[in-house]
Order: sequence, then C-alpha cells, then structure tokens
Amino acid sequence: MKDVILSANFPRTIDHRVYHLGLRAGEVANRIVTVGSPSRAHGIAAYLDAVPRCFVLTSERGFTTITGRYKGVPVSIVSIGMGGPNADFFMREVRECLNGDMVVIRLGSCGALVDVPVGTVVVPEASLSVTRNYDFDFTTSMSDDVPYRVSKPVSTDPELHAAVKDALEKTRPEGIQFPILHQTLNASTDSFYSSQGRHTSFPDHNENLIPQLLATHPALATFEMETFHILHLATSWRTSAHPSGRVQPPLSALPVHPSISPSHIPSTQSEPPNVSVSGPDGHELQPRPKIRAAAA
Ligand code: R1P
Repeated sequence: MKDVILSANFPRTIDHRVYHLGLRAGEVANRIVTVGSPSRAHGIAAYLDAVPRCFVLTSERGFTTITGRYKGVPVSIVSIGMGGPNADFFMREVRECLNGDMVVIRLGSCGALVDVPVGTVVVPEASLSVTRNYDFDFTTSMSDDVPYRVSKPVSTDPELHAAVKDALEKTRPEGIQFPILHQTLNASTDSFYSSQGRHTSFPDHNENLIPQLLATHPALATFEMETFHILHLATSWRTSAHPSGRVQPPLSALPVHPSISPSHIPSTQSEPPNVSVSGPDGHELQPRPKIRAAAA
C-alpha cells in the first residue's frame, strides 16, 4: 500500500485504498459477515466456493478481508478485532468502497447475563451501549454523577434479524438442542472489564452495574463490544446527492490493484444496479441505499 494521503478528510492511498482496511472498490462485497479474529474469518471462508479463488487482504492495521462467493453470491468476511473504534473503521471505510445496500452480520462471542449453557446462540433484537463516564471521579467516588452511562437501544434490521434466526435454526447441527435466543437485548461496552462489571485492581465502581442494568432492562441477555456501534451507524447512515447535484462516478469502476491478478478477485458486483433518479434541475441524484445490520 503506497503511503500517500489524498485527502485529510477521508484519507486514501494514491491507488484509492481506504487507509486502515487497505481495501478499494471491487475488493469487498455488499454482503458482509464481520468477526473479531482472523482465524475465525478463515474458518468461515472455508465454506466459500472454491472457484473463483478468494481475494484475501490483511491490512497494515490488522484488518483481514476475505472476499469470495457462497453458492455464487459475493460475500466478504471481515475480521475487525475488538471494540467500537475498530467497528467504526470497518463500517465507514467499507461503506466508501461500495455502491448500493450494505448488509452486515456481526458473528461473535459474548458474555451471558442469563443462565443458559455455554454454546447457546443469541440473535439480539437490539443493542444499547454501556460506557465509562469519564466525568465521574473514580478516585474518590465523591461525585453526583453515575460511573457508567447507558444509551437508548438501537434495533437490528428486522428482516435481517429474522433471516439470521431462521437460517441458524435450519442449519443447527443435529444433537444441539439449545434454544436460539432471539427476543433479547444486547449491551455493547467500551471495556471488557469495567463496563461489563468485572473486577480488576482499578477502582471501577462497577459493583452494582449488572444488577442495575438488569433491573432497568429485563430483556438484557448479552455483553459484547461492537454490535451497538455497527447498528447505530447502520440506522443513522443515509446517502445524499453529491453537492454538485451530479452522481459521483462509481468507485467500482476503478481498476483493480495491479499486483493482484484480476482472475483471483471474485466480482463483488452482483447487487442490482442503483436506479438513477433525476433532481428538479434534471441532474441525476443518488438513490438512497441502506445499511442493514444484525448480530449473532
Ligand atoms: C472480548 O474478548 C472480545 O470478544 C467479543 C467481544 O465483543 C470482544 O470483541 O467479540 P469477538 O468474539 O468477536 O472477539
């Protein structure tokens, strides 16, 4: 990746790669499964079609993208590491490499706040965020403020949520009887430790956090660290016309990286093409694609 920044606002390399994931248009599909670790990404990629061979890229910053086809449909698996900031890099940078809808399913592990066997699969309906309140005085605890802030919940895409639940039920291995929980609430936290109620040598003032959360949110079943931010960005994102009123040239028209043989890059463009609409001045306006997200 050539280390040249073209714009401080949205940095890309001179060959149009987004700066942290290292991708450019054509290398990531509209349908994405995101996971936390590269080994999991490669494990899932084993189910992709053998032909064409998958595109695999691990960026300088440790994001791994594997793009291939599943039964002919382009899919990417993206390993993003942990936490909201990494989820933010993922969502924003991938969005800039795509046209049309972006469909994201986060597939990850979580802690359980309900008494279910290890291995139970949960497909939450919504997620809220629990974050450390830096204005609370953690040293003295002499503060009128609360040590942790809890957001309103944000919903998953209902159609995608139902599709993920149905697919998991249909493909459940024989002999595994655990229920798939799907009417629950998730909490994404900004720490694996303090804001998930774990006790370390730091004065985190989190002794009452879990009982308080369960009292105010009885459907809360899981703790993890990424889903809320993915859902928040998915529901808040909307495209608009380019300020000039003209449709921006699709990034997917850019040539592929010369060091990667094009025959090794599965086409990511099986989505229906965007339908152009005209503004009052006759210029074409961008339609409004969606970002749809769910988690399991
Ligand atoms: C913490 O150990 C990590 O595990 C969970 C949490 O969200 C956090 O990222 O997710 P993954 O299993 O996807 O890594």
